[in-house]
Amino acid sequence: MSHVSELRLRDATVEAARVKLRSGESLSQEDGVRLFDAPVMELGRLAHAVARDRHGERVCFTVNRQLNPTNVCVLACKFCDYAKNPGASGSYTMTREQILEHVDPEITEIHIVGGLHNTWRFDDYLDIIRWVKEKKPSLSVKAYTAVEIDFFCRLTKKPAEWVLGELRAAGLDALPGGGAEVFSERVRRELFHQKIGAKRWLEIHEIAHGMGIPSNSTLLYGHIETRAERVQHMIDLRDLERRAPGFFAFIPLAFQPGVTGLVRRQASAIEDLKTIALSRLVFDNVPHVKAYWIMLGQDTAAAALHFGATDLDGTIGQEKIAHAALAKSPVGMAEASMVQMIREAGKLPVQRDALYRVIREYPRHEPVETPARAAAAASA
Ligand code: V47
Ligand code: SF4
Repeated sequence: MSHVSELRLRDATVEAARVKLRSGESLSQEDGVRLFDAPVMELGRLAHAVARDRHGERVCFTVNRQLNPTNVCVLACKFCDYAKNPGASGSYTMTREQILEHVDPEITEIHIVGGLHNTWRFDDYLDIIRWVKEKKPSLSVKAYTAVEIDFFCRLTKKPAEWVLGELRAAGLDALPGGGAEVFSERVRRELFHQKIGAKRWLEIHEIAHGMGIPSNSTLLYGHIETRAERVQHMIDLRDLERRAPGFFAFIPLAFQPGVTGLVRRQASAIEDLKTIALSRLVFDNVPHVKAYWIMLGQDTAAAALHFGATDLDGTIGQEKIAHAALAKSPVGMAEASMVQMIREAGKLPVQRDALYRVIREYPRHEPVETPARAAAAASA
């Protein structure tokens, strides 16, 4: 018997969603919008049951580093506190040495994302992958969003297939999910009119999946978008995963208002948890929903493990994008703290790489060190 089959719910809207999902039917946009108004704990129970049917009690994370090689960007999205125009104060471009400092010996994944630099050529972006791979060949490289891929197409005047082929030859393993924002033309015109929209983002990920390059997907929520637009975004991704499977994870990114002036404060923890649960219920064919603790904060991310999330990203190191927008979370987390956070939520920690291959499974509890065990280990 599955957890979804066994679940007994009190709320009629959530129960109707459970019946649909149990019979293999996907939720519609109307279902999703209605569910946002349902009792949050009931939503969480259903999303948690769906997650447990897929992954049991396992929650994965990576020991990774985020590398943001430059914040110089030729665009100026209204929600972005990270990017600086060329020559502006506070702009930076890392040297090869600074980039290589990010390749710590213990990491297994590097996540590379940055601005659309005004003077860099495609080769400069390829070099970054080549350098990190040269320093640590076993490293999985998750690099460059669809926005950057489209920029490389324009720089080289070549199609996305060619650009992705060159990146793969340099050592790229997977694409991150950034740059999707919200698949709503209304929001795009208002907040990021210079940047690619839904059609091109989805096209690039479809091409990558077709070439065997897996990827992630994101949603930026908590600014001017509506709940209906959030749900439609999840449905568009679900449709792409049906046509061209290849997503590992969906990451709802909680907008950090910083000094953008777009909204006064970040979405509430309740809204975060509802969005995580809805992601699990609506985007029903994505393997993992990721609770990105850098933007959610550690407490909400831990709670999200009972609302459908089964992935915590990773230890991350020096994150810059959310912290430029004044995120309050620490800039990185130690592996031991991540394991403890998962255990405290009653879950089983699993360390993975960027391709979701298992590196290490941790027991539910740390074995207690007794004098007899220590003596036995010493004499072994
Ligand atoms: O595309 C920019 C977003 C994204 C803000 O694939 C902001 O595993 C919140 O995509 N508040 C980049 N978000 C980060 C990203 C990501 C993060 C973690 C894991 C993965 C993955 C991908 O950050 C951008 C944009 O949507 N962003 N500014 C802000 N103030
Ligand atoms: Fe540039 Fe990306 Fe920031 Fe937009 S969100 S300004 S493309 S770095």
